[in-house]
Amino acid sequence: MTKQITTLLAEDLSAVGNISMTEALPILTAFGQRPVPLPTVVLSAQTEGLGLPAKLQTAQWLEQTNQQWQGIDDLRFDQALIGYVGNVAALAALQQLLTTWQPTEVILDPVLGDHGTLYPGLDAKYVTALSSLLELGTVLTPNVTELELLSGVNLEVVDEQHLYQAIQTLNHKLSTPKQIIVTGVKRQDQMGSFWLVNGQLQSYFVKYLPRHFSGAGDAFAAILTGYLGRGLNLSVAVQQTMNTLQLAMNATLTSDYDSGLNLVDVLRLITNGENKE
Ligand code: PXL
Repeated sequence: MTKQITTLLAEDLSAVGNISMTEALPILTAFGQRPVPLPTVVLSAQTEGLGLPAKLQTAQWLEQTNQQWQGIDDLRFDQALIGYVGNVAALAALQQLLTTWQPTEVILDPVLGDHGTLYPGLDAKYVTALSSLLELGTVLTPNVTELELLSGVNLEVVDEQHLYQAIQTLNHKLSTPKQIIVTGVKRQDQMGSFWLVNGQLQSYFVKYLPRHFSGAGDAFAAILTGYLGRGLNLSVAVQQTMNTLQLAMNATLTSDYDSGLNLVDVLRLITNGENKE
């Protein structure tokens, strides 16, 4: 019998937008995983550029879920993927869930903003609450804006020295060391990620595509969760994730997607990898 990785998946379920949980569910399933979806909020549309979405808060339901699960025999989680949460009450409920279930690996994407600004509806109180949830992550995937907000290090100049300083500062703020991968670092006609291995800064770049892809960070975290679940070491997993994400971005460029990514090629690639094992 093959062991199927069970992954607690907590992020928004947004009807229109094709991002976040609507990306992560097929991605994790294609990796052969069993995702257990916990919507942190239900939205009629993602919050960027589509007007003010209708919201269903789920914090109370998350608390009840934590209680009910305690009566399910043999329920356990190998991994967790935590993305956009969107409200402080749901962050508190998630903190409870993670503390109760203690997944072995927690990929936490601290979704706060991009291009120097917070996403609509998020504020300083939310940033503080999310900062304390970081303690429960093992792998963190901030973009440059999120790293700046969480570390307090000014990243107006995004060079290796400042990135190194921001990663180290964030790590020192936390009580246990994390693997921090900074995404979306632009350099000439390339887009890259940075992370540390034995205290040394590593990076990997792919071709920059001149378009804003909403949901790219969400897909990055989901694909990374899949590769880490397959046992790849962090550096290889990050590089494969970026190559795979590039495939989705290329497909999206030639599709009529104005939000989210076209994942068809990516799902095929991931599923084939699963078959070959
Ligand atoms: O892609 C980040 C993200 C996730 N979830 C929701 C969002 C956004 C970005 O705007 O609105 C609901």
